[in-house]
Amino acid sequence: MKNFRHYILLFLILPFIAFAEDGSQLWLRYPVNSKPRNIVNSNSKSPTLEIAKKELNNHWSGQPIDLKIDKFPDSFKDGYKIISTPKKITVLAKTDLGLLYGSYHLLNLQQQKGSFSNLNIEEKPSYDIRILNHWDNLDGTIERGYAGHSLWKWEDLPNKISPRCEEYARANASVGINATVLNNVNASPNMLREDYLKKVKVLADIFRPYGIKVYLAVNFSSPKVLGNTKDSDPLNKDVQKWWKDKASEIYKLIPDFGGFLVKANSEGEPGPQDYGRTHADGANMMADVLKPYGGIVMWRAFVYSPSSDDRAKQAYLEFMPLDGKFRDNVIIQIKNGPVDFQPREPFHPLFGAMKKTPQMVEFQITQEYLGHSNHLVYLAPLFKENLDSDTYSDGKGSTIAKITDGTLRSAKFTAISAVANIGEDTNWTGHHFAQSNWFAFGRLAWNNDLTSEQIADEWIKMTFTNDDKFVTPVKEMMLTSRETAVDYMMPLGLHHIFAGGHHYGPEPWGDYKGTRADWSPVYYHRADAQGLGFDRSKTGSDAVSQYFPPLNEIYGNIKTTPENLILWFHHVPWDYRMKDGKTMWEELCYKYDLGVHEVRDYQKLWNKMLPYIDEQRFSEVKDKLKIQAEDAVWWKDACLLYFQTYSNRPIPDNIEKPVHKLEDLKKIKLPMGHHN
Ligand code: GCV
Repeated sequence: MKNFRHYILLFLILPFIAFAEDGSQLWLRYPVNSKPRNIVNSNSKSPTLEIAKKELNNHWSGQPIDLKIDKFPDSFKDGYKIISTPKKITVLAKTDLGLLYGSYHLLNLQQQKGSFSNLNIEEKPSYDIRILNHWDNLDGTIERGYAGHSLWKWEDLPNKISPRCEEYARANASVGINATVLNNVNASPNMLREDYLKKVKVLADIFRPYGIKVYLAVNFSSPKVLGNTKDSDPLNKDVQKWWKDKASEIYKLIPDFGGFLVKANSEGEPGPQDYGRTHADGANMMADVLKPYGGIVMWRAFVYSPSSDDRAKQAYLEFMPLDGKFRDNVIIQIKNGPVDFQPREPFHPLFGAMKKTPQMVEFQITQEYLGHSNHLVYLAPLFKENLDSDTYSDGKGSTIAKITDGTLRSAKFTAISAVANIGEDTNWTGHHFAQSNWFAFGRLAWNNDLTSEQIADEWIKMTFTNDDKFVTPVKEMMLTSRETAVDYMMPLGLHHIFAGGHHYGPEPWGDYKGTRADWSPVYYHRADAQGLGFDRSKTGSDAVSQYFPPLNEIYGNIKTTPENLILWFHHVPWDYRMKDGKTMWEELCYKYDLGVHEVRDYQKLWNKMLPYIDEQRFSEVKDKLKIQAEDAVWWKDACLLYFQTYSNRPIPDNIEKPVHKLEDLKKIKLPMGHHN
């Protein structure tokens, strides 16, 4: 009878074992020891260390491990050393968090089938603050989120806690992410209400042992809305007092609270300019109330104005005059490019230009402009392209990486951020491959010297398999996927020709008269009978002059502008000769066509991968690739047929002919709403 019951039980749980590869484990598919071991020794004790011990005892199959706190200089931060002999491994660090990071390093190596007998590793983070920005609203929706609702169930908190909150913290710690902004930068004032702060405290308590600090996005009008002050003028004493009291209330609940992220005077959000004050006045007022507790302000530079002749210039114009005017616990958070997370942008000209003000990059992991959670686009190459860009601000070699990580200019603290793609979906990110972008951001925030290839290699091995027959082709697919998306969406420096609102498909004909011109695709591509592209040279908006020499000259001259940005900086004649001898029009046709073919190649490649991985993830990725291939054709047809109405030139014969009709494509209205 007893045996019979066992069989029944086995029968019941078998399907779950067979289908366990649903992506919920992310890259943390560590083997589970049949019995937890007792192989860890340590000279330290804390909740963080308990996690390290638990992870190793449960998942480590190799030699015993010593987790040892040792003396290191302050600059070592949460770094670690790993030294091993065939008999023993020693992890050394300055902090318990360093020991936890070292433990994850070992587990990650085990997952990649590394050898452990002769390790001599030293790691320390490139940035102090490695932070995710969640654009999660209090009602559970996520702005630009494509993986379901928010993980934070505000209505359940503080009493009921989803187990995924801890899993989230663990996943982040495993790649070195140590901070999170819980809520949308389009922030509700309610976030700072007492009842919500108590909920935030619960999350902060769960995250703390994993080394993750909580930050909040705040609404500049909070004092007026919540505190009934006359206004929210940063120079109003009542307003200052309100923030001071609020800071004290927050730190009583969360003693290690990180600070505020602020979107002010941008896209209709309130800010200091409402009262004739500057960004510096606003940021400093908040910085002053956080200072006694060690908190910081991340003040966003994402501003643009409907009256500007070129949206790409606005942030520079508003922020440069304020250089040196910010408190030392303020950092300016700048999107990688001057417009808005486009498939390709040049780097933002503010990087390096504000010489007396700390700066941090904001990347976007969620694929607002890259096919949401339908398209396979590995973003490490985009992140790296930005970090490796030479701004020439302090002479040759002034890369964004070096400016922001403190190498070039000494900094009190350094930071890097990215908008998260995480939601309630079983696989966290909607697309299985979108997990790699969360992973890649964490790895680059930890070590901005890593290559896209190294990161992809690690991620594939941990997430899928070590089999070379899978790793090599899939890595190649990932590494080319961002350029492929550029090819079928916006090659040659085209940008923001998305359908308004949801930003999913193409709408190059979009001319939203009556709303803001700078939300219309036609504003960005400027197609006419002569040519295509936004003239930002001296004869146009002169945005090029915001770059340091020699870049202002290079970008200012159509002959020297890199061709992958040529339509960003110039209005290029249709018959302009490109470097390969094609005309610009032909090149455009060729690029769109190439993008379509590249996605089809990914489909063929993926079709051969079933022998190496589980059925569920195989078929889910396959289905998404099908959507991506169809979307690529949609993009190609929409853009080529529409631009052809200006170029009046034939689509070259060796390029696949459009399968759609322009008038049909113009009718497509996807039921996904959003303001811009
Ligand atoms: C959070 C873009 C997005 C908005 C986003 C904004 C920002 O405009 O479309 O959804 O708002 O950037 O980064 O503040």
